[in-house]
Amino acid sequence: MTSNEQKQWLESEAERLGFCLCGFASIEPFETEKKIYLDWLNSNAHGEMAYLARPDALEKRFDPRVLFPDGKSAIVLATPIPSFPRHARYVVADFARCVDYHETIPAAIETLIDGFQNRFACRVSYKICVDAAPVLERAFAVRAGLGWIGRSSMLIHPKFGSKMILAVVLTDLMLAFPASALPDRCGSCRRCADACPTGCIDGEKRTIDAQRCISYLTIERKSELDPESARMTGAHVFGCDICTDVCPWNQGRETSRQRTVLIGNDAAIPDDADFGITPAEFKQKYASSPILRRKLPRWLKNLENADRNRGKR
Ligand code: B12
Ligand code: SF4
Ligand code: SF4
Repeated sequence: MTSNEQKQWLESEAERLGFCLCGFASIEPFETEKKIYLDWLNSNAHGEMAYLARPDALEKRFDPRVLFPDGKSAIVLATPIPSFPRHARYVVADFARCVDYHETIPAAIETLIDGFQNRFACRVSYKICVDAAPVLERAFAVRAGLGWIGRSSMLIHPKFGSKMILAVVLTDLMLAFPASALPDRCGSCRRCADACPTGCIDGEKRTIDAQRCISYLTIERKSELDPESARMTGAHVFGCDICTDVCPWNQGRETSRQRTVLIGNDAAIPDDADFGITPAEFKQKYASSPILRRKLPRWLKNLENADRNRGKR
């Protein structure tokens, strides 16, 4: 058994399960990325997302071996986010119109690892990281050769664009690397920075001021919105796909026919009925949706704000 055989098996099985990309990366410390990240934190771009600045988590983020001492290499995966027709009244980002990917993606990865253990008659020690762990997922994806960091700060692949969810699996497997980094193909394009309603994209540094990003304002921010931020969110009530939608690398993708791990969730559509909903009914309606994390009082504020921006309140 060679690591090449193992890699090929993982690539084809990952594709079968709905991952469009599968690559492999070393888990050496991230030195250049550490500097970018610390500059970003020092400018307070993370706002109220205090978990991104926790000192113990920072050490793990920059050196994955601290997070997972058994680790020898990482499997880096990406799965497409389907596109949906826009709702008339409230805009919900497409990832949130699916069953919460924190449920579906780890389940698919468990299937991948189980299959691997059976196929190669071995035990794998591993840690699945999808958002929640202190891991630089985009930096891992660059290292695995899955794309480049666009001006929007999104990881972009020339064939699959940026409309994807990433996942990193730290493992004790010795998988061959390094992969060669993909070249930057943003060129002279600035569509994302021009289209962003809040002007929060720093196209030079390739980071964003999260405090002003609509995704942060509608999902992460806990405190009351100031009038300017409230106005900037427009009709958005959960997340924002604008910089994704305008990117030329996302055009012409037939996302409805693309295989994906994500599952559309038709039940979680915001409407007037939400205003009379009890906490128990809210839990039921948004049971497997990421919207549930917003909690009912803040969710209603998001809806009220969107109505106000339409001149309906
Ligand atoms: C916090 C967070 C947010 C914050 C801040 C986003 C941001 N851009 O920093 C908010 C709430 C605003 C947000 C919004 C969104 N998010 Co978010 N978010 C995260 C999270 C949890 C951490 C990101 C982070 O550390 N930011 C700090 C900055 C400094 O780090 P970074 O963006 O990773 O940048 C690094 C790389 O650019 C790297 N780098 C590596 N190589 C190179 C090379 C060069 C030349 C350069 C310049 C940099 C570079 O250096 C940087 C520092 O390490 C990640 C999951 C994770 N654990 O990584 C998801 C993640 C980045 N989010 C994701 C998504 C899908 C979104 C949204 C599209 C959701 C939506 N529809 O509303 C928006 C997009 C907004 C945007 N333009 O980025 C995906 C991105 C997938 C992709 N293709 O890139 C991730 C990876 C989640 C996932 N599991 O897939 N998010
Ligand atoms: S998600 Fe929306 S608000 Fe955030 S950077 Fe992209 S376009 Fe701007
Ligand atoms: S819209 Fe243009 S500048 Fe922005 S990430 Fe896409 S290619 Fe790069």
